[in-house]
Amino acid sequence: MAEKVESAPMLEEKKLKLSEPAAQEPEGNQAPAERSRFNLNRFSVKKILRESARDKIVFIHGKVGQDCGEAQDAVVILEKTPFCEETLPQLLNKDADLRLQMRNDIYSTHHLYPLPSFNEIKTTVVYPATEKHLKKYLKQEMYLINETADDYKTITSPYLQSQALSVQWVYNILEKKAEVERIIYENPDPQDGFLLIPDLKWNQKQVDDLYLIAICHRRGVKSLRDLTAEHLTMLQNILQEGQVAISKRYNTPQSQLRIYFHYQPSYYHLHIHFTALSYDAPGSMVERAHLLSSVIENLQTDPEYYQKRTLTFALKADDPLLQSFKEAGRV
Ligand code: GTA
Repeated sequence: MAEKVESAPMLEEKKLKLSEPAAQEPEGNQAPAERSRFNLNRFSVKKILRESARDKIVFIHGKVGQDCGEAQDAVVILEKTPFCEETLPQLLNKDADLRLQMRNDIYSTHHLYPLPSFNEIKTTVVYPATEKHLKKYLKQEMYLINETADDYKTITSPYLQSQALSVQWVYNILEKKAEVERIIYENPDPQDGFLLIPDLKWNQKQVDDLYLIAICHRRGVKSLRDLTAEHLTMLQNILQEGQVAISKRYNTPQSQLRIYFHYQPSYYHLHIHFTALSYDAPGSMVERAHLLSSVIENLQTDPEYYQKRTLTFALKADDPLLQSFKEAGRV
């Protein structure tokens, strides 16, 4: 039986952490704010790749000037963060800078200028960004693919071997070279163990948009397609131990969690998404998300379920994998 390491502090302590403003604790963890090494002085906006007024998010392609040599590409993602119940009294206190915009009868609109610490813009930087990253974030028309088992062998698998995004960031986490202090839970068994960590997309300030990922220790399992009954123990560990760890740490019960794979994922080292059920997470739509509980049941029914089934997913217009499907006459 594997030794289980749990690095989560007590829930009450974590509740406090979740309520603290950004300036004091940018990572929702113990470390003091580290100044960014990404130099905005050298950054210039080149193009808006995608934006959403509803989600209050913008994906920007920029160039970063170099002392010598050509400027390098970067992607900067700016996202307004959800409100946090605990900090609302500080936003709406008597000293708040509230300015009238218009008034009509009992209706009025205002501009509220909060302190910078309550006005965080979550900023994600991919630098240097590759052409693949620029394409990943660019808004494009989508095409639905029905990938048969044979398509996977003859089209998708050869494409992945040559084109997939680097998973170096995953190995850094597994080898404790990055994000070590963010680990929520670990089952260190090399075959059936995994590591649970907050997703890049979550600032850990509020549980409304809770987002963690479980990354399996075992190497060489690329995606849902590779799963067989041989992986059932690992998947059950991830489901059960992941739920318990999240419940202890964030007080979020299993009935409030959406636990799923992406197919296709962007990164081909097996990982599972844990998001708050109330959060409309990117990638949780039916043509991409596969519930872990259903995957376990499918594998119990048929150990080779995912080697046989047709799997449906959407690809962007300029995705080279779509091109491969077109060349094979499958779209
Ligand atoms: N902890 O270094 C990392 C890291 N990286 C590089 C990726 N992830 C990381 N987590 C940690 N540290 O949920 C996370 C990603 C993602 C998961 C990989 O690993 O945030 P996937 O292989 O299925 O890939 O999952 P996926 O879902 O396509 O990737 P991603 O990046 O989430 O993109 C999907 C869509 O989400 C995008 O098209 C975009 O609409 C949206 N999105 C992407 N990034 C952000 C962001 N920073 N903020 C808000 N929305 C975003």
